Amino acid sequence: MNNYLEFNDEVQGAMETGLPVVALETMIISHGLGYPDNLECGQNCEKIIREEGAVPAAIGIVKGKIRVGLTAGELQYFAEHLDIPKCSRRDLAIVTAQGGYGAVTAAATMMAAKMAGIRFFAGGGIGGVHRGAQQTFDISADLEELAKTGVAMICSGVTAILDIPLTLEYLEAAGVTVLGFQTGEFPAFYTRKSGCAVDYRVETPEEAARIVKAKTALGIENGILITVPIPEKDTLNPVFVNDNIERALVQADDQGIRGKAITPFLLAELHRTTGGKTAAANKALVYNNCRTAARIAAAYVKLL
Ligand code: PSU
Ligand code: MN
Repeated sequence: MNNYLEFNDEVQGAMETGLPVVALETMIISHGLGYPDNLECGQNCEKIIREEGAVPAAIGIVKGKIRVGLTAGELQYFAEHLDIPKCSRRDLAIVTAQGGYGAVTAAATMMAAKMAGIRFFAGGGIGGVHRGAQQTFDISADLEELAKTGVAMICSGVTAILDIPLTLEYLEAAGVTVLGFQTGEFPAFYTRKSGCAVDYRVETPEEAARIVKAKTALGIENGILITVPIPEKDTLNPVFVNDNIERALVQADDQGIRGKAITPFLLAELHRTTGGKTAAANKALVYNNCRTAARIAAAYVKLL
C-alpha cells in the first residue's frame, strides 16, 4: 500500500469485510455547484449510497494524502473552500508532494479508486472531447484514464458543452465499453438523449454487475462507462440548454478561457445564466447515479 493513500475507518472496514463501496469525486464539490448546494449534494450522495446498503468513499487530497472516504468535517472543508485546486492525473504527484489539498476530477478519482481497490465510482458526468477540439486539441484526461484504469464509472454521459459524437469515437478507439442503463441512447447530462447509440443496453443492476465481473475475469484492464439518463421529471429543455451553452462558449472565447479552467467556467456560466436550473438538474442526476451505482456495486458483491 502506498504511503500517500489513507482510508477513513468506515471505508477501511467495508473493504476488509467485502461490503460494496462506491467512490465519489470532489471536483463537483469544490468546482461544480457552489456553496451550500455543494455540501447538500455531497451529503445526500452519501446518504443515498448508504440507503442502498453500500458504503460511500468521497475522495480528495487532504494535506498531501489521498483520502479515501472523507470525514463529515473534511467534506464540509471541501464545500467551503472553492479555491481548492482542480487535481487531475498530471497534478496528483505535485499536490501530494507539496502536502496540499486537491479536488479530484473523474480521472484522478478513478486512479485513487484503483489504488484503493474500489471498483465502482459514481459521478455526474465525465470530461470528453471539446467542441472545436480539431483546432484546440482539448480532450479531457478522463477519456485516457478510462482507456487504462479498470474502474466502472456510473454517470450521465457528458455535458453537451462537449462534442458528444467525437467523445464516443474516442471511447470506441480506446476500447472502452459504454453501457446504457435502461437506455439505448448515450445520455447528454441535462437531457436524456444525444442522438448517439451506446454499445449495449442493460436493464438491471445485476446485468451491469455481470458484465463488470466478466470484464474483470477476462483481464480486460480498461474502464467501463455505465451511463444513466437524468430522471424524466428533472430534464431540462434541450433547446434552452443549447442556447445557454452557445452563449457560455462565446463568453469563454471572449475572455480567453482555456485549458483546465474551461470546464469549470462553462458549468458556472450555465448555472448563472439558467438561474440555477442546470445546478438543480446536476444534483438530481447525481443522486440518481449514486443510487444506481450502489445497486450495481451491491449486485457485484453477490456474484463473488
Ligand atoms: N462535467 C460536469 N461536471 C463536472 C465535471 C465535468 O458536468 O463537475 C468535472 C469532472 O470532475 C470531470 C472534470 O472529471 O470536470 C473534467 O475536466 P476537464 O474537462 O478539464 O478534463
Ligand atoms: Mn481540457
